[in-house]
Amino acid sequence: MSTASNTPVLHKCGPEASIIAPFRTTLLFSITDRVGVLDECLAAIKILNISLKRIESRPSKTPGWDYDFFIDFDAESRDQLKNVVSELQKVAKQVQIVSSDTSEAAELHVPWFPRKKADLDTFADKVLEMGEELTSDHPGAKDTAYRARRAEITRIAKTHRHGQPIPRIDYTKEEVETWATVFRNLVKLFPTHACREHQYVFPLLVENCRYREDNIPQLEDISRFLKDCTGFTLRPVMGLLTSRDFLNGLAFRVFHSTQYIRHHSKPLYTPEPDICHELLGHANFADFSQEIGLASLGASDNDIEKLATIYWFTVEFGLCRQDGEIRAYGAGLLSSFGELEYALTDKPEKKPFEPSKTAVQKYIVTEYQKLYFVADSFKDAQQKIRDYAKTLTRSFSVRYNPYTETVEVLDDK
Ligand code: HBI
Ligand code: NLE
Ligand code: FE
Repeated sequence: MSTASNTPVLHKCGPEASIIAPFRTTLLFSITDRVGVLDECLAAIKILNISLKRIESRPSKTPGWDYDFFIDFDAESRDQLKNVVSELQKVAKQVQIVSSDTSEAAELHVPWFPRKKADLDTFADKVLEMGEELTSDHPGAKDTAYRARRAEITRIAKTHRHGQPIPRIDYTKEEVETWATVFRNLVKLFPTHACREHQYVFPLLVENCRYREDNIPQLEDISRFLKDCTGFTLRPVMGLLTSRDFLNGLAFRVFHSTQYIRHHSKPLYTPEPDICHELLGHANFADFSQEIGLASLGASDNDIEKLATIYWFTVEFGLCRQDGEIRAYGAGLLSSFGELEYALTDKPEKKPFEPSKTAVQKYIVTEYQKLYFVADSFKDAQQKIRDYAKTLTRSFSVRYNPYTETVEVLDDK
């Protein structure tokens, strides 16, 4: 299996998409206090040649001098995970897999999820493989110069760590020309096609983040600006993340953003996210994207797929009513001057937005959508998504602490 480090990737998500091992795992083990017992537990792990990513302790809820330890590590295989559990069982009182993203463990346990912003660093080079469809019709696939340039830009994302400034890119003349074509055509359409909320935010970005036809704005500038007004930050990413990782990022108000630009031969539409899509489409960051994110933490594969589908038909391709007209609020529309124009004609089918129905709708990712969901208003879509997220149940609940930028997990059992 290869990572999509220097090749275009298809905007394809969900459990069918393959991801790269290892399996991040959190184990809980309890011990009764006596000299050297923790040493024995750690020795059991060391024998298996495993390096721990985190260890935390807390007094057990049981009476007496018991302690619980939480450890995080990357398991190379299911067998290795089983070995760790059985080795620990020899010394510890109780061993439990809290979460692991092996498919087997996922059925029995909560999948691994990030607890703090820095945990998102593990997503950096974990991108989906290039999709089959893209090889034949993606204009960039056969252009070696384009691919080399993308590899150069995605290296930034690979090495980026939480807290560092995002390196600036000196875009080439050709890249700026592609941006200019997209920018110019979209700005013409926004007054008649974009929703009110997008029209409100866009001038602010022009003013504060150097959005101009002849300048591709820098992720670092936008990230700082967003942090001040919405608490969101951007984080460079090599390509398409799994739905789970992408949505998990939103829980921390982190928006993963590509930094490369689409191929110059097709400015009208590209199936995958690029800098035009991230900056021109995803300008209106709503609180509800964090709520979708929080709902995605530790969610089952099934629920992740539903949340991703809702995200797709709202944040990416949503339409809403406004003053008796239909307008676009989805980023995938607001960044494609081809599809933006098409979506508001009567060619595609339109249905009212209803989360429980929308969540199970199939869709294609490589061409204009055949069906859009229309919300009564942007606000109405927000409220419906909130209510829907509450219907997904987990054995625990989560709360985001904005001061420490961590997620607190509350056991409901
Ligand atoms: N990954 N980098 C990146 N950018 C996205 O916009 C994105 C993603 N992965 C999944 C995704 N979007 C969504 O369409 C849903 O699957 C969540
Ligand atoms: N089709 C969009 C565009 O051309 O800007 C990108 C969509 C990414 C989901
Ligand atoms: Fe997007």
